[in-house]
Amino acid sequence: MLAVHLVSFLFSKLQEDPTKKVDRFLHAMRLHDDQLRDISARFLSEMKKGLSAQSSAAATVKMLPTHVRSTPDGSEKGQFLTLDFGGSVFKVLHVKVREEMGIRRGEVEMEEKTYPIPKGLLEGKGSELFDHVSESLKDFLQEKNISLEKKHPLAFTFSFPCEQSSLSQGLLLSWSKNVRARGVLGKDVVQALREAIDRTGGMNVEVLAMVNDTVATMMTCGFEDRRCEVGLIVGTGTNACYMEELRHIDLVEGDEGRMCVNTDWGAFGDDGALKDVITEYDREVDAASNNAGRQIFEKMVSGMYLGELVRLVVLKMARLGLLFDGHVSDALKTKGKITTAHVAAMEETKNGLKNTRSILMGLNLTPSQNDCVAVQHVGTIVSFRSSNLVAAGLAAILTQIQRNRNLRTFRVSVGVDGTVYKTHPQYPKRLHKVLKRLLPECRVRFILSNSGSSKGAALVTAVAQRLASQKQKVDETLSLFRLSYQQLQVVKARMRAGMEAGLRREGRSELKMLPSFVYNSPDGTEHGKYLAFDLRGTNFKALLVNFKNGLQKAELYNKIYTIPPEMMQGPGAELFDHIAECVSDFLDYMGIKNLGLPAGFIFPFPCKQTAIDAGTLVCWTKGFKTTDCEGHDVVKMLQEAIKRRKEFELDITALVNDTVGTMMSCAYEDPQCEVGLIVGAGSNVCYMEELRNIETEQRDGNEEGGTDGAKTTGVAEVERMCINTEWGGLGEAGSLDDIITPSDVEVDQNSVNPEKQRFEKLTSGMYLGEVVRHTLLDLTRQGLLFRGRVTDALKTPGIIQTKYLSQIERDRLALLQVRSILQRLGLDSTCDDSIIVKEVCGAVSHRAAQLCGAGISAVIDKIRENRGLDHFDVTVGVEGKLYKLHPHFSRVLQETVRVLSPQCRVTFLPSEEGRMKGAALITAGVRQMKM
Ligand code: 0WK
Ligand code: BGC
Ligand code: BGC
Repeated sequence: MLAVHLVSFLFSKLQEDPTKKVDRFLHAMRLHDDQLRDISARFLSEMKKGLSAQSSAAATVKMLPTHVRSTPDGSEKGQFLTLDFGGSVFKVLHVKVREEMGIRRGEVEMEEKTYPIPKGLLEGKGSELFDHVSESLKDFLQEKNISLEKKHPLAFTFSFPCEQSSLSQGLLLSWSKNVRARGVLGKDVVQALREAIDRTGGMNVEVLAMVNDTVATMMTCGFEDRRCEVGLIVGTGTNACYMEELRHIDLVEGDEGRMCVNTDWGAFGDDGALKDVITEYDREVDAASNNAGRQIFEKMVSGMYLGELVRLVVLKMARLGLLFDGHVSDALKTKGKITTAHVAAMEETKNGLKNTRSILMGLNLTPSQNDCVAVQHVGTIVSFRSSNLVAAGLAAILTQIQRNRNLRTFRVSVGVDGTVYKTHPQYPKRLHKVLKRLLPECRVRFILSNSGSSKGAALVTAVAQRLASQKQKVDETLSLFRLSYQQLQVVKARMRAGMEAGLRREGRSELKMLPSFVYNSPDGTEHGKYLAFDLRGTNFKALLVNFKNGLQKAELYNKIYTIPPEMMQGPGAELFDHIAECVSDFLDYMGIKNLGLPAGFIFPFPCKQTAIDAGTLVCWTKGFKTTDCEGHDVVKMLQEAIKRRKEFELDITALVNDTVGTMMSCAYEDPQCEVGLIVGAGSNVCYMEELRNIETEQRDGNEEGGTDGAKTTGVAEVERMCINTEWGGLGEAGSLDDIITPSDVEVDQNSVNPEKQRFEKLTSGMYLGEVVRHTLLDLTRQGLLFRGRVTDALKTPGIIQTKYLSQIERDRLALLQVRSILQRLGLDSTCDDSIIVKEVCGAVSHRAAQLCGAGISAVIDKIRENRGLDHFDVTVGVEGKLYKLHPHFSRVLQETVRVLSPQCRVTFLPSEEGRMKGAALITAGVRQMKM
């Protein structure tokens, strides 16, 4: 009875679908999606380890920076020689990118020749291997009649893990696949090739770039699809690269842009990370390999090993009597007898089984139909696992890109090459399907590289050449904005000269040096209620301050009104009527209309004051062009506007420049504050000057000439007065012509006050955006930006507001954000474009900060010398969006002052809306006869 059961069990077993038998036998190789997701997560954390400076040394997945920073943008052209070394065949190629007319626009023409490499050389002396490569190159040049004299740029595709510090250098970290040449590890393979080419002699070749085959493949496919940002090789070896954000690559300087990273994922698992999925066959393959313990992932995936894995599985099954009735041939026991090409043949849809039979018979086996089905299925499981593992690795890379871009769904293209992917009939489909399951929200297009990776290698060189020449031209343009220490010293000296001239002879200096009739800083005894009104360009602000022995305890009430833009160009009366209406509304709003409170009127424009409460507008600045105001007393104009309302009176006690207001409010906190700086829409500075140096007759309010420098105010002897320098005018007579750039000329010529306020137009928020825009226009016209396309957006004045400079220059701002800012402005940009835009913004704002630093240095050294001091501690009260909001402006300004005024120790005190409090303090001081 038992015998009957056993026979029927065995028969049923034999009758069973042989694939089921194999499935059971190889269940360890059949990885389900959860396992793949887990492997993918492990791989992603290994990637992070490889990218971070702390852990990269220990990481198995080396994440090697390739110094390829950009994918092709369509402008590459030239003739290149390429060497394609490291795949299954060694090729020499001549690549013409968009060269002669014959080539259809955008096309690439290639001539190639494959040169076999004797096995001995792959395991012999490295120098001999490179000599073989170089001699093959010479043979190619001769055979293709390519000039041996003419200089040829060469790109070297070298498909082994190399540590690169630049595109044209690469230290070999380890050999892989079937190469084991001696004396090359740790050496610069580009140098080794150059030396071999010199040894061969008789050819003029310049090795410009060395790339990994994955990188070259990505570039090759990127030529036709700009979304191609991943390169994949499943060939003799396996590997992948992708475009990573530079800020994530610790081993490379800079945060801007992206760089292609060669993951060299073949080594994944070398630290045991895959020990739970490695099978005994993998261990056998590894043990028998020439680099045991290394390239574990590669040995589970790539063409060099798949055939061997199948052989070992079939061998074991045969030994266990599960195949060929337990018959084992010597051939089956021989390493390498089943190749990956065999496995591919076995899996051919139509002839798979037939191929399997003839392959097995080729191994002196007599397989049954079931044996063939079983062996074919072994091949399927082994290659299926390979495609699954590649999908897991790819899923990790795509997840990293997705996170870099902060996208939920996204589209990307993957450039692929390698005999396994190309020749194994089922491989691509399986890989795509599994990847779709692992990463459903990502739309992946696989692009097969039909012409090998050399087109890509040539493009890398062409892109490198393009980037290098672009960088050089952009640097040339931006060098005009980079001021040397000597140039800043000169600007300082000219600022000083302008100050001296302004103080001496009125009107002949670029700097107006306008007396403010403010002699003292506040002393903290100010008390009572005061008003302050501030015409701030696009808005008007009203303030009521109630000083209660100390500003800290002062009550402040303010209200902001807008100034309709048309009033900046309209009749003066309308503007002042509007101001009077705002004042009226504020007094109503505060219920103080009939209190007749004294007011300070901040008028941030150059006013020639004859007294604390009287001053004529010398000229408008900052885009104002209101008529019938210049040459008129602005206090009177406001009084008249108020009179026209016939409803209240306003006692304008003080007319104050915004720099003076700022200085006063900061002096309240820090008595050492004797300089007021504004770097906002406009830029200007005031400071406390010795009365003796102020020769203009107005200095003490009466027409006849000056006295002995001292002046008596209501109470005390004073020696100094605050001077509003109006440094914005520096350069009006040409003193800055040697640093003014063509962009500055454009900005000035297109401003409402050409030839005026030249220094202001180099330093203030109203103009920096325009300087950037004109510089971008210039670079675009040179074809260095936006693919040379001058769009209407770029031609639109004012489209790049200075606030964008602050945003764009924010450190660690991903370039994507720069691109989105540019996108919002209707400027479609590439990553490279964004890098250049950020550089231009940086150069323009850096210069502005340096120039302001040179100006401040001139002012504080004048005060120091005024007082005959070797050392001078001073505080500068500062206000203005550019100083406060720009990420680097204040630091660069302070650094410049420190270098140009080593005998001064300067504290920069940012003032929170201090200018109006300052005006109220001055008003209080005047009222309390202290001014
Ligand atoms: C063809 C490329 C070459 C790369 C090879 C990889 O031109 O750079 O190394 O694919 O595939 P394999 O030849 O190793 O199968
Ligand atoms: C190498 C990689 C190469 C890959 C494909 C691997 O063995 O380590 O650098 O990209 O093979 O050729
Ligand atoms: C004006 C100055 C003012 C500065 C800052 C310049 O345009 O001429 O008076 O201080 O802007 O607002």
